[in-house]
Amino acid sequence: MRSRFTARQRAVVAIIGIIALLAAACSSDSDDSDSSANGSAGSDEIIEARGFSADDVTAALKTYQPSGTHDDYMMFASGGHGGQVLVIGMPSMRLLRVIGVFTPEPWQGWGYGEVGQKEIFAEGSEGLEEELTWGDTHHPALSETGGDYDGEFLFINDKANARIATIDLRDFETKQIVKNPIAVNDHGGSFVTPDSEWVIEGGQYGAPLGGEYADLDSYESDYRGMVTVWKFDREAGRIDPDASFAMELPPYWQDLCDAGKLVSEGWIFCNSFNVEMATGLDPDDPDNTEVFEAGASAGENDYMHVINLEAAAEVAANGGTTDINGFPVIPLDTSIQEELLYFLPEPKSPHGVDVTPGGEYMVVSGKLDPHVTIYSFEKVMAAIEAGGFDTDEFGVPVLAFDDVVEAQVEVGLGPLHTQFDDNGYAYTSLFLDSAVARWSLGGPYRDDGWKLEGTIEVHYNIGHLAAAEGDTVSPDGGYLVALNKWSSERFAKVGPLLPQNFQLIDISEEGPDMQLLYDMPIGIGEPHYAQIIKADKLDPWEIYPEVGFDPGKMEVDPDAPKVGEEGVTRDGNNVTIDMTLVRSHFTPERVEIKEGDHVTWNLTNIEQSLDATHGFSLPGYNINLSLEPGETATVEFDAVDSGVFSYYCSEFCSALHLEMVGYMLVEPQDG
Ligand code: CUK
Ligand code: CUA
Repeated sequence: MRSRFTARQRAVVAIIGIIALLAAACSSDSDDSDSSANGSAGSDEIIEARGFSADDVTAALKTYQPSGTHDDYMMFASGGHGGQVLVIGMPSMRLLRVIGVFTPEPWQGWGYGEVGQKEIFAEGSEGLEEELTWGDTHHPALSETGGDYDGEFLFINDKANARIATIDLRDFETKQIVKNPIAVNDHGGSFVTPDSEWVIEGGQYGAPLGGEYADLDSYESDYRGMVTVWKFDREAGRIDPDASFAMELPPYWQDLCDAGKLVSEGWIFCNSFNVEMATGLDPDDPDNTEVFEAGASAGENDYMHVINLEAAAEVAANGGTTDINGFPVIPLDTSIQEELLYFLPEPKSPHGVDVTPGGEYMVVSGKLDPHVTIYSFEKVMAAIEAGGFDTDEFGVPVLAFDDVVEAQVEVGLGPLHTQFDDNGYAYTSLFLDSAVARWSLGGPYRDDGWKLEGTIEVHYNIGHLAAAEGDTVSPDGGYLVALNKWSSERFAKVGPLLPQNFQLIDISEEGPDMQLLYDMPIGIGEPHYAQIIKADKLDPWEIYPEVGFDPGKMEVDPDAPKVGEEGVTRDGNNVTIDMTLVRSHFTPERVEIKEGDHVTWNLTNIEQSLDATHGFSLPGYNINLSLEPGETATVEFDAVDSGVFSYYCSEFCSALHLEMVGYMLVEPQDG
């Protein structure tokens, strides 16, 4: 219902009316005909002509970003199985960039022949027969300092293939993809510790660690779960696999993880489902009639994994690991002996786990339970201290639910993920209700804590939600984005595959009310999580700092082609081309080689002007680069096809862009 105007909305409409009157008065000497189409003079007519409600008008005013002005926030959203990261300005919800990560992306020249990029893709496929050219991105993690986003790096996981990518936010480009050597897929990644010392990657579907074969009949003995903690070397801007380690876990399906912060810093929390260890419908076994969706949620409880990361890192550093595929893994028995791992019972089939801004509580939602369950870190520590636990069948201590739970709040059906604001509220997505619940945190946050404040409908089937800086130690509040899986009838029809729907919500007012501001269809993937950072924390380069800069190494390449040193040189059948690019020509414009030559083609865009990007598109050889101002790159290939190939610039860079072309002549061997 959009009919009831609040006092605030009436005021806004009145103000608009006054502005319209003033504008009309100022322009009264001009002719009166088309004011509604052209200027501010006719805003009340526009409102009427377009049938806007008061809510529509306030929503428009809150989200409109005048041409040439910049958004206050930037949202980094996973691109789901599109394999990329989406960068969106907020509150305008304008898509600003799609960062190529696990999937080649031709506009950025990402993955179309550049040698350094080939190495990144190869590292991301280490140990596999087939090179991977897609990923299922779920959880982006901005690097943090002291628990706050610092705007320097972004990590994102590939659920499908158990990988983590590192993106440098100086140029918004992917620098590294690490393949988890012991896991097939992941899910509890990526999450960073408060100073980004570690990047957490929790597992998902149990499997023998290291990729060995084992029959599903031996699930309990041979299948395992895992969590991997990757060491991040901030100086190098890369994850350091040699300083990283993993922990063997029972073959429950670990799901989301989160890092402790402030009072809980040094610990990590991962929930899990399928503690039942269901193995799927077995066509050969008439007794096994349980499909996964029944078998994996048959029991009343699953387990949150409480992991002492600091102690685990010490155990790993002191050699308390075994080697799986050359990767150090702390065996489950060691974790139990060294008191690194505890379980907390969770309501059945939990999904999210989110640590409150101060680190005091862990919030878990059960997909099949209408409550959020809030655990107290202090109580967990006290229960561990007190000792005397039960264990699960693998010997892992299970703390008693009543000893560690702080509160439960009934929020609605299908609760999944939780975010926080600056008013002491938490926001939980309700998948089945297609709504967001706002509820109050207790303890140090609010006196009226642990109760539902209100809900707002979203459209539809919300998965994650993201609030402005909503998972840091100091959330900003103000805005929340619902990341909805279904859009149903909300947009013009585009065939049976519908876009997903991001909805911007104003959460700035306390109390039960929240306002839906904007729908943003996403037609390029199924996004999962997103993080929203204050835009002024980002300080990306506008051009590469020096001509001849190699984004792969993030430094100047002394061998990058320079003006006056361009040319084609031959050594046997190895041909090297040194080329510069500037508006509007390639130097050289003619490259004459022979069929069978091995070609190394070095290119430098010598421009230092903002936005003066050139493309390098070589037909027939699947080569396509985007060279930003100052950038150098190298492609290598064998000239297997003879003929005439006109390489050209694919960025419309100048009035004479069409003339930015050259010929590669490949003379046939016996011609
Ligand atoms: S999961 Cu997507 S809706 Cu991978 Cu975080 Cu919950
Ligand atoms: Cu350079 Cu078009």
